[in-house]
Amino acid sequence: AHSYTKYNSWDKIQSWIASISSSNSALISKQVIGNTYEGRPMTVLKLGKRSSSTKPAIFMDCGIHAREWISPAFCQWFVKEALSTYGRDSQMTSLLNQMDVFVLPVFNIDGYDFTHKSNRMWRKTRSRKSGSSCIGADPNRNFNAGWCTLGASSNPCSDTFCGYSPESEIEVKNVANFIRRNKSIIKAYITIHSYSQLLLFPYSYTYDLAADHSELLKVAQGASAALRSLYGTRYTSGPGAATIYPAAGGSDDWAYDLGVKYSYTFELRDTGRYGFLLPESQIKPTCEETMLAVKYIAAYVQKNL
Ligand code: 0X9
Ligand code: ZN
Ligand code: ZN
Repeated sequence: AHSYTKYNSWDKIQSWIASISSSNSALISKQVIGNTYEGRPMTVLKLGKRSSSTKPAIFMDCGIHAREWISPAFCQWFVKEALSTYGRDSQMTSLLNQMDVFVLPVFNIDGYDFTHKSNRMWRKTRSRKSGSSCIGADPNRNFNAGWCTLGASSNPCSDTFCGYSPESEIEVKNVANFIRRNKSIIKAYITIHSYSQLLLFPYSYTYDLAADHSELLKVAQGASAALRSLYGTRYTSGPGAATIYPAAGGSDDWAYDLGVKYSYTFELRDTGRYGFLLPESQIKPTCEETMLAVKYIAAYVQKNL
């Protein structure tokens, strides 16, 4: 059965998506934004109180990288918490009254399924192209932001292969199309990865500082402090290039350059003891503390609409 404190398989997440959206129709709806390379439906959940006027929104995705299992676990947790705290928690109530939150629970579904069935450490998509026996591209090197200029590989066998062209990966194209289509309402982009306990913002494709650098840093530091207040978990915040490493083609830089000012990449627990193999006993504390950071960012965005 599906459990919020376990790493659920794609099949379980898929039935969870169907049941949670049908049992809470006042606050949640779903839309398929396209299929993955292997034909699985990519479903975006929209959380928010129904409104007659169009609401500003936040877009959040999990599971860009297949092996980072805590990430899809967080998106599931977020949806559960949003539904169960609406009407009880004043901040969540106000957020969902005024804004919509789009949640893509698993971005790289084919890769995620492959990590459950064949290779736990798989990172990339599962696309094939004639002429190479190597499979997949790194979805976080495949966005059209300084594409393949830095910290990415043009070798299809590399774990950081940038793909054959920007948005060559259908999953990336589907998400980019959705964000472009909703560009006028999307005020923040949040993408969840692991691990390293970092809160990153643009840029990663250059060492140049973003035009909004000081505001992005201030919000990241506030969010990190909120996260730390629960269990003392320490996060470092800063621009990607200087804080983790320079790497082009990422979703955060792409969203920012499209005009989504509040663009953040989380690298969740831990700092390397377990790495991608974070024990299930840490799902709950990791998700609870991360909720505080995401809610901090959301509240800031809401206040500054
Ligand atoms: O390298 C990445 O894609 C991310 N780290 S991970 O260990 N989860 O693979 C960091 C992404 C930071 N942002 C960009 N490089 N644009
Ligand atoms: Zn990642
Ligand atoms: Zn909770």
